[in-house]
Amino acid sequence: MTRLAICPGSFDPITFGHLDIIQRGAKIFDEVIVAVFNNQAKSPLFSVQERIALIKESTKHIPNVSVDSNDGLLIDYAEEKNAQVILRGLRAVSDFEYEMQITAMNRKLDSKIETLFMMTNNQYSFLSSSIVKEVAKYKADVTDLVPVVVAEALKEKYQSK
Ligand code: COD
Repeated sequence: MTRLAICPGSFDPITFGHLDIIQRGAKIFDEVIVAVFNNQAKSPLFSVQERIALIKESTKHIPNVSVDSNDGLLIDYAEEKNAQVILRGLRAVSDFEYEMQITAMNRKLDSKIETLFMMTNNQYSFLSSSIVKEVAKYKADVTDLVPVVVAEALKEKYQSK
């Protein structure tokens, strides 16, 4: 049986924190699908197509990782793909409550799929897409926070704004 994990998120845009979870997940699972979903609570800077392109470019060196998007329920998508696991990252206690809520709701909707959490790498524990966008907006250097292709895309976005 192929062990398949879905790594869902907004990825607006992908950071080294996300990439670290994806890379570590790819060592454990046969296949990892990075799936871009819309989070109702966030208004994205990048379109879904832009986010997909940035993730593809940033993960092209990992052979068992593919990238997709979906605008339905995560749990329906995971079932459709026959995934056994939803893989999420955890940074701080502040993530915990939110992740608990999502996991509990997903379990209520479908009890077969497990959610697994990976602790962030210490190096990236402070890192989020929001904080990257905040500093990039003021033209700060973000090349040690995100892949080069993302740093360039951020530069372009904020130049055109
Ligand atoms: N280190 C480690 N992990 C990190 C880091 C970091 N520095 N930064 C982010 N992460 C992890 C996050 O904890 C998360 O696990 C993942 O990376 C993605 O993060 P985000 O912020 O891009 O994604 P979210 O939290 O906005 O994703 C939420 C979903 C889009 C998955 C959620 O809204 C969803 O499932 N939407 C689909 C509709 C649905 O099914 N809703 C019902 C859920 S109750």
